[in-house]
Amino acid sequence: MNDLTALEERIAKRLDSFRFAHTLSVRDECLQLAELFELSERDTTLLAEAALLHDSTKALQIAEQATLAQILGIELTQDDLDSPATLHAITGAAMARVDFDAPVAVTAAIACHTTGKENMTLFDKLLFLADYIEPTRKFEDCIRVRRYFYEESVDQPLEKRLNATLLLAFDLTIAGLIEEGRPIHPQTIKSRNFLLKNS
Ligand code: DGI
Ligand code: FE
Ligand code: FE
Repeated sequence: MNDLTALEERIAKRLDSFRFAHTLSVRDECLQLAELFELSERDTTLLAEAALLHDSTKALQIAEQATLAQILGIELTQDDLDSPATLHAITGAAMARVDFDAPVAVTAAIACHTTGKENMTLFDKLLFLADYIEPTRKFEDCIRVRRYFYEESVDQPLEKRLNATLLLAFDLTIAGLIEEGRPIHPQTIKSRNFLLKNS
């Protein structure tokens, strides 16, 4: 497990100030969610580690992402390449493993932080949600999902509330991509359908 202060310093060197501020805000949101979901101290630290590492390759261009993936031995699919905004999750997960020796729980959560996946763990879901609703996000969809989670859904049991919030997030992401004429990664659709069926 990485020491969080040392990790924060290392990650600061890789990100511009905007992305670093977002990263710290995801970390803080994760800590708040960890408390709400009563995570153990160890899982809380791991979730903060995942937050600090989740966007570490976000600044790279598509060609650089592809090269990095090749160096790290990851095969990108055509679907990945068609949705380039999703590549940093795949390369970020590999980077967390190779450069930061992160454990599987951390790399797995980073790998699905953009598209989600079927049958996400609580750990995966908390990183995904924190990334979507951290308070520096001003995008309308983010504000709506934050309001749903912290205000409109509070009467529901916690797990149900989390799943319903994620479903809303996927719905809004998919609708936004359609509106902008961008491709939807099949993984995003699978994540949405899985939540629809299982919550
Ligand atoms: O990296 P962040 O900006 O913090 O957040 P993120 O990793 O959730 O990435 C958000 C971006 O990814 C946003 O531009 C929408 C895009 N995205 C999410 N799902 C898909 C997608 N883009 C495509 N083309 N297809 C998807 O399924
Ligand atoms: Fe991201
Ligand atoms: Fe992010």
